[in-house]
Amino acid sequence: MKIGITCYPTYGGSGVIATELGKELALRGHEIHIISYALPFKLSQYIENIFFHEVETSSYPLFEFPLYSLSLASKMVEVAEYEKLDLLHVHYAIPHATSAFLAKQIMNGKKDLKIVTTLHGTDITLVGLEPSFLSLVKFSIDQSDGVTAVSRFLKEKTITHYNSDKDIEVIPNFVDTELFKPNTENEFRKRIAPEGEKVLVHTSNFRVVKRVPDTIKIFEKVRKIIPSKLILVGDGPDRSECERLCRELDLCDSVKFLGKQEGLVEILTSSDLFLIPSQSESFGLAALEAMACGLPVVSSSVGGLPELVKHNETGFIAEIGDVDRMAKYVVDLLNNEKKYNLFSRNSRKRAVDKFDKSKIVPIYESFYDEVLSKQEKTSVSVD
Ligand code: GMT
Repeated sequence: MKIGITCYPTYGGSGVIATELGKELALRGHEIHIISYALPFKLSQYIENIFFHEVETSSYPLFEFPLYSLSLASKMVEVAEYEKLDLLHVHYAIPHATSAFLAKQIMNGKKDLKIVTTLHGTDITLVGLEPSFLSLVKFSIDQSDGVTAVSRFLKEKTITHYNSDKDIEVIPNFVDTELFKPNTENEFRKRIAPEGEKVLVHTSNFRVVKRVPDTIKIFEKVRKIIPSKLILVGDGPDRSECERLCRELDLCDSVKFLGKQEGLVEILTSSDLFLIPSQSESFGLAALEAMACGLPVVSSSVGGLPELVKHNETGFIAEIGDVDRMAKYVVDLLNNEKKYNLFSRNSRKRAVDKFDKSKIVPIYESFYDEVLSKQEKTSVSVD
């Protein structure tokens, strides 16, 4: 198949999933055309069968704001026509699904370009609900030829919030469990916890919905009982507030802000437990990557997290903001070696059995086939 993929190229789960999906599909012999405003950060080296098409926005003085959605639609048309795409798979509804709809309309008559939209999270639960976007998002979802959501939670939210009767397929996030796997022999752990301390870790884009300050508050309570360190990976709007909180709580020696990092596997495999106390989380790819490395997860009970984290099996789940309970769970687990080892094995097993790329990528392929066969059936009946 010749597949166009549009995503946000910056740090963030939807861009990671879109790019990793593209890489896997390319390995399976499909021709992949990535259309975005920058090269996705996970696409740092040449891969056969993957082509990148950069969207440039016009800087004409009359345009006070860049017309990205329109430039994207034009680029989609250009790539679809000249590369003879079979379908366009867009990740994150705003504005990608809308630009794709426009591209499809422009191409009407020349080729029935099929649009698959994957809903990832705040495109549905936050931004899309803003009154100025709601009808646009609903329209773009309804007009897609196929829609997937990364969790049952997100599917249900889409149906209720947007009053959509679209048939939405749940295709969860996936991870490469050959890459993300336990490894106790690494140097980073010795540097970060030289006295044999326990290591807690959190990775995110430090947006308010991630509640990173809660991560720090949980750690503060744990550290009073268990000698430990906290590693924070990533960057974003809440980072300064988190650094201020660490100064206020006198935690600067124990909390390491690493910023954006490429070597996530080494960091995760140097850690004991992953914290994700989010206010909103449609799936929690970061937690899945940690589980694949054998880390139990302590999370909030929101969104799709309970579909990933099995309470009292691969970790623990508590109400949003209940930092006391989350800290208690962490202490219980880190103080009980037998239980910890069991949870660690369970986490790894769940990631391998349910969410490995080899299990999920073929589901996308079948979904594409289904969407394309609808096209064939339609054109047969029209002819
Ligand atoms: O929806 C977002 O906030 C952005 C998006 C991203 O690009 O990181 O994150 C979402 O998509 C990920 C990949 O499907 C999910 O694992 C995250 O849970 C989800 N984030 C939220 O729902 C807050």
